[in-house]
Amino acid sequence: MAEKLVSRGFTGKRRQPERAGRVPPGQYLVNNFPVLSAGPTPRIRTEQWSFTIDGLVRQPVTWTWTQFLELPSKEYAVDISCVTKWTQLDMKWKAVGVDTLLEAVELDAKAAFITAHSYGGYTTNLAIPDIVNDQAFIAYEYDGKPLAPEHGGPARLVVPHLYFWKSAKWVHGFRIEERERLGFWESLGYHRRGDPWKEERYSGD
Ligand SMILES: Nc1nc2c(c(=O)[nH]1)N[C@H]1C(S)=C(S)[C@@H](COP(=O)(O)O)O[C@H]1N2
Ligand SMILES: [Mo]
Repeated sequence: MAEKLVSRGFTGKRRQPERAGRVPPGQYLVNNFPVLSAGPTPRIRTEQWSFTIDGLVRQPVTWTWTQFLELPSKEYAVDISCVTKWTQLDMKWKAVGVDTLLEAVELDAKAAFITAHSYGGYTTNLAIPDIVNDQAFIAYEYDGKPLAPEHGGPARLVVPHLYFWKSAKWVHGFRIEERERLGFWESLGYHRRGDPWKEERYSGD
């Protein structure tokens, strides 16, 4: 009995540091994966899927699904925060790093922002420094299974250090730009950058 109490105490204490410092202000932890979409779920067959980087590049590049799967991939375990206030820790993805994709194009010296655009018309803006150095990836598996259509399958962008609206589902390409052009939620009043640690929820925060 005494032993049990001791070990229970230990487990309780061990759990705290694991979570400490991982839940941004104003967020609560969840263990499920909610679905949040602004419109209907586009159903993209992988034979029809493609991903293109164009805009301020020397030469636009397009990958078919088969070509995309041939790119080097990585497993990521990341904490995700949605502006609707849920945070989930250690979400596991298999993905191609955005760095790998950008290596295939030659960026113009003026390149500073991207618009990530999706099948279905969703867009979101990101500054290039926020998507390089292994901070962003295009995921096609979640938790060991192909990414479900409602979560953005066949493939979605994931930018774990920013609120989850930046993680464009059904991503179809990046347009490289000189100036920031606000995306779907950003032009409706959400923050242009969306850092959960700074609670950048709405423009003006
Ligand atoms: N294409 C597209 N991507 C999107 C959205 C969307 O409506 N369409 N919603 C965003 C928002 S607001 C959130 S919180 C997450 C939700 O992803 P989930 O449905 O997999 O939880 O996707 C983001 N990416
Ligand atoms: Mo969201």
